[in-house]
Amino acid sequence: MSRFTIPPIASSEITPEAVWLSRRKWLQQVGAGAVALGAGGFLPAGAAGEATEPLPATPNPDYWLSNRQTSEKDVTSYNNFYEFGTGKTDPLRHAGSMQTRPWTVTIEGEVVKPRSFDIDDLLKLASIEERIYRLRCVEAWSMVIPWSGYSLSTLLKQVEPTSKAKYVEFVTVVQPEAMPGLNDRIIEWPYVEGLRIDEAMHPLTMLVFGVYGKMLPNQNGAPMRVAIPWKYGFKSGKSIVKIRLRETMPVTSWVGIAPNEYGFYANVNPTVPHPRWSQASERRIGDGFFAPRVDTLMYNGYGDQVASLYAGMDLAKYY
Ligand SMILES: Nc1nc2c(c(=O)[nH]1)N[C@H]1C(S)=C(S)[C@@H](COP(=O)(O)O)O[C@H]1N2
Ligand SMILES: [Mo]
Repeated sequence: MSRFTIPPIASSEITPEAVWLSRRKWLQQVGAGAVALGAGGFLPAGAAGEATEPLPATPNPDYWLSNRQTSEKDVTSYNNFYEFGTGKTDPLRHAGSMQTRPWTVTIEGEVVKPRSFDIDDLLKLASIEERIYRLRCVEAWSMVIPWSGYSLSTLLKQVEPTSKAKYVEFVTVVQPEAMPGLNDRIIEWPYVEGLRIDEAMHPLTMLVFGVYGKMLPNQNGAPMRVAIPWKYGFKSGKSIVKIRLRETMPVTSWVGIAPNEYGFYANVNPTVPHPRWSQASERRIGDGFFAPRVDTLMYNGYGDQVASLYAGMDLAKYY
């Protein structure tokens, strides 16, 4: 059972992830969202949009998309990072005070060689490549983003998962001083996400350090996040501090809040609607609020690469 009461809101498509919010807060967010969409990147006064250092990356032609990229401004000013608040511009507004150095990533659990890595060593572990990935949020908006990093499998191979490592859990950072959103107690912090081991080892699953040829801005998950482009955006945890290999499936944050609405797999699937809204189409951020919606693709367009991972599974049951 969900720990949160879900209010009977009809036009939930605008802020579906905010169902548990009080009605007042919900209305505030709808207002803010509408402004952001209309203006194509509404920057609040005093927004901390500091430019980050360059991060040289070699384009990888295996992960190239011909789609028009979402503007850097939209990618860095319209997103979700609930630790900083539930509004789409809250991450940009508040994430500037998050401390990203020193930063240690600990890998533990079902591995032969558990250890901690300094973030600057992780940056040197493999050559940094640029990959253009689609992002499809469960809220039915989408972006096309050039991330910089390398496959997560490169890191996992270093610690040698044991035969009992069936799942990978990502634990993200908690910095009470810097994160006003923690007071909301929407989520039992830290934000936790997870993958099955074969999903985590898939070459598409990317460890990300940069975007648009620069180090990640805080609001996009500095200093290190993952990007899993065939799954809804919430699967891609930001600002990761711990990677735990496990024998059992972790209870991930959104599954813990509303398991009837958010599944562990969360593969992009236009044929399986969210209980309260359709997933059949999406709005491309930057196209303007009145632009025609585009059809959502099975596995967000990555079916050739990943469909075999789910052969024989009932995708309506394992959503
Ligand atoms: N730690 C943390 N990671 C998170 C979230 C969050 O609230 N906290 N939101 C998720 C959601 S819902 C989305 S759509 C993406 C959006 O961020 P991006 O545009 O930088 O990918 O981050 C995901 N990762
Ligand atoms: Mo999302």
